[in-house]
Amino acid sequence: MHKLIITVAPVGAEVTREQTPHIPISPQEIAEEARRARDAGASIVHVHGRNADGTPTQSRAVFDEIIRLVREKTDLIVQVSTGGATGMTAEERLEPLECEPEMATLTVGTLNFGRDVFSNPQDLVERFAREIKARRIRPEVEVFDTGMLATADRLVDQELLADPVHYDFVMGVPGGIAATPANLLHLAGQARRHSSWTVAAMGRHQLPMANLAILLGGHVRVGFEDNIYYTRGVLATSNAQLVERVVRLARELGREIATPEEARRILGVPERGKMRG
Ligand code: KMH
Ligand code: ZN
Repeated sequence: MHKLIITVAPVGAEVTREQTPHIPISPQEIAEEARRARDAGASIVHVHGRNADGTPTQSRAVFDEIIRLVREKTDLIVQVSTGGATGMTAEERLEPLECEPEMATLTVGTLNFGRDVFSNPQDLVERFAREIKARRIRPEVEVFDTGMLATADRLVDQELLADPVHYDFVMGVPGGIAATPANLLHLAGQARRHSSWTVAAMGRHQLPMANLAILLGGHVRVGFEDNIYYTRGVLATSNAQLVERVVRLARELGREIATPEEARRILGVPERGKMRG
């Protein structure tokens, strides 16, 4: 079994300061939170941007600043969101691809997202896949429900996505697949041969799904984007606290933790500075 790759998703687009005072907002806060998560054992940072007032943004200027600071402080793999927030235009969502990230998310279908709609019609999915491929950025295929696996297969057939595919199984979003062990087994069982996957489960589901992923040979995403609690009713005080727990659990279960350099090798992410060669 490969070493465990831990992704930290420190901010996301939806969580507010009213929900948790611990969420990082400014590029400095996000980069500092990423550094603490790296020290705790994370090897990828999944980046969303926020304006000074806390609202979500995909602005190139904000992402440039976050990425500059993250790279100054850490050797983390930088993965930008192309999902952004519901309601954003495709053009807005694509802006972070200009910031030379090593990885980018690629959501492969539309779903209800709470009371909103996370809109990813086929034309948009193909366009995003083309833009990611053209820049030689390693895609992480965001799978919010079972049917999206078949869409990823079609993208491979269209040569818009290449094997080995790396998925993120996003579980427990209201409107997406429920975060149950049976569903995770099903997703992992339907994944392409030689693929890899991580799991990002919402709220109280984060911990059990992380445990199951460690056992199954998958990888794990934690962080305030998906879950702000440490235990029932008790807020986590940092993203690093959530990473530290996964590290402890993995070690108890006999799974070693990948450094960013090891994660680059496992996922086939080109070394920084060699992206455009
Ligand atoms: N905020 C969600 C609407 C991604 O980062 O690519 C989309 C999302 C997925 O978070
Ligand atoms: Zn995200």
